[in-house]
Amino acid sequence: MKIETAKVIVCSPGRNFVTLKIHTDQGVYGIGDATLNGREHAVVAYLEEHVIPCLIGMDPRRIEDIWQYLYRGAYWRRGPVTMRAIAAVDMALWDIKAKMAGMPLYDLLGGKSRDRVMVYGHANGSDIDETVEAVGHYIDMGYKAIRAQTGVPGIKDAYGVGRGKLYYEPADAALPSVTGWETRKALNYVPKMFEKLRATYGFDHHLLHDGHHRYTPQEAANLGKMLEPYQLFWLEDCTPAENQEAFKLVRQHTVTPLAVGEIFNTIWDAKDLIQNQLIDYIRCTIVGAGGITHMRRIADLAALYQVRTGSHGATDLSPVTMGCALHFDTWVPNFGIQEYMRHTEETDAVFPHDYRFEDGHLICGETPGHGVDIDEDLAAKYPYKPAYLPVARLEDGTMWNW
Ligand code: KDG
Ligand code: MG
Repeated sequence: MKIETAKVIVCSPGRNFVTLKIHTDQGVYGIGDATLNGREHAVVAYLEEHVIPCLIGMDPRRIEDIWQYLYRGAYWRRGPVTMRAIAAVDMALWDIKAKMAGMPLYDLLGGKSRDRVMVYGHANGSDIDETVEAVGHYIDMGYKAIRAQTGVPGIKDAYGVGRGKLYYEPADAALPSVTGWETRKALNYVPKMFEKLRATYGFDHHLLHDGHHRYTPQEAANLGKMLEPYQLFWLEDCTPAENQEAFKLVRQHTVTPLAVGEIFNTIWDAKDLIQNQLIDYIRCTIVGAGGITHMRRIADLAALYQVRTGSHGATDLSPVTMGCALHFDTWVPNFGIQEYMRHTEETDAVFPHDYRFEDGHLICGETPGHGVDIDEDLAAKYPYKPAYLPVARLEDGTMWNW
């Protein structure tokens, strides 16, 4: 069996997506996601110029060997561009293998560990009252777990506050828009939101919060401590994690569960955090961390230390990643939760899929493969539109982490 052709499809049905389609000489094809928000064409070039020429003629059944070829064989390892390209190939090859086996992907991975996958949605508002109302809508829709973000008085466009309600997409301008940040103001405001949320809705639902890399370790420890009475499911990306040791200080001072990993690319980014039990949830996902083959290694390492998965699932990960993630979540023994930011109707139409939302959970389908396809004719009607994520500056103009 041979890989005959492979092509990259770029489309923008509401937002930009990069998709890889691999055809075999046996008529079976597979689909992979290679979307890197705001840097899409870097991955397109990497795939078209440096990966696809090597793939032609290879045996698509040798998923592990092809992964090692693309990772070790490049000599230059890791990084968001390389690992997304590898992830796209890996997803497409698992799709092909599962289709050939006539099995839904979760079966090929080892079978179901659960019937459905708990997801969390994003509730947000321009102030506490609006966010409290938005959380109520999510509860009404059946969600068991809800991430709550609020605008903060005096901060221009605080992270996580969308314009639309269900379809929040932060990459919104042809050049990066400039947003603001002031930690003091956020530290004064965010705990009050959780106080009101618990006073309004009680403690039956899981509540989550994303610090989006804004706090220093000391500030993050302070926030985690202030949030303890509200029993969060997790506090995410409370401080940048390039220095994995930074989490020691946070961990020493708070029992609020910690989650990190959406910008990690490999097991090496997470190794010390996991082995030192500095986090509770590892949030890498299939497209960001080298595909199913590598995510399996991360999850297995995490399982040794009672760290559970919490796969990133923002709108910039296409339905192809969501499909793969849901099969992975259905199999992985140490599953925690799955993020679910809904795609637009246009996106869902371009990527027909068989997963569905029910009672606060996503359920993956039974179609052989990962269950997500691409309608190429429809995709062609949505050409690429440059869109960057915003940047953030402090009040005095200092560049900060968005
Ligand atoms: O493209 C950036 C988004 O994926 C990110 O801002 C979303 O932090 C995020 C989350 O937790 O979904
Ligand atoms: Mg996040």
